[in-house]
Amino acid sequence: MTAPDAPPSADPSVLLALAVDVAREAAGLVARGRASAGDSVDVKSSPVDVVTAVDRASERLITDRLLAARPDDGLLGEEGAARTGTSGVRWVVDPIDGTVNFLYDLPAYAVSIAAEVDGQAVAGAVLNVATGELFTAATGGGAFLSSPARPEPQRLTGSRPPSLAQTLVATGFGYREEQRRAQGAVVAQLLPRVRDIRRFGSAALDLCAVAAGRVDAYYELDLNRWDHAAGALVAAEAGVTVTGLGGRPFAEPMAIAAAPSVAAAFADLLAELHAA
Ligand code: LIP
Repeated sequence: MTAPDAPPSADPSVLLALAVDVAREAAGLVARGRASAGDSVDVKSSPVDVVTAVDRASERLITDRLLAARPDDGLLGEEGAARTGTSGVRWVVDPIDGTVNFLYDLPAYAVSIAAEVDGQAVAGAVLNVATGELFTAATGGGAFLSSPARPEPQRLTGSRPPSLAQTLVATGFGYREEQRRAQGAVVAQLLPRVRDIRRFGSAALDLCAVAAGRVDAYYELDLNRWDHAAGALVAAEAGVTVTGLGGRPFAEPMAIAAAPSVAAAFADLLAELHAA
């Protein structure tokens, strides 16, 4: 399957196969680094926004493998990898999404690799390093989950909650104190209006959880492109509504992914709570 205007070299299924291969190799490096994760930790935007030497090593491996295979592509990575390409394809990489979970050995941290053609994600792979669960999607090809226990890819189709009161919601918070104070106030208002809240600590895995119907909706403010590029494609290809607040584009600045049966009501509630 090829996106309508993608050149043959940018066929989504070809790009996805490379993303999966590289994600698996990077996940092996991350898994081997888990025990020593705390040996080399730096902070970024705040004392709780951390990056480990393993994050950086994973990004170096991913960058090397992708550009060795496709030297004319561009690349954007969370830990600083940045390259302008000439092919029209750009890789968007989070070498460990859920770094705090990785540091604490909480089994929700993923290698996330997306391929964009002319700025639109056309292939995405999110690999939970701790569980081996692999979420994949290619434009027009659907979204799938495979795992060591179930290697045969299972098609993902999200969920159909009957109402907001029956909607299980995942979210995440920023790293800066004033941001978290405001986000905490919103979630306090949201909690009595929905089934319950979950905070897993990885945007990529949150988006894949909506695709898999493990939660019914997810929202988060101010995500970076690398947090959501692959996971949002998985969600969209699973039939999940992926949007922003008040009809704005996804992740500008609000990222919303919700079951179609409640997406409009959920977006309206978020708009109400954020206006307040
Ligand atoms: C994480 C996101 C998560 C957010 C965390 C953090 P990181 O990315 O995936 O959704 O709530 O604060 O930003 O920093 O682990 O790559």
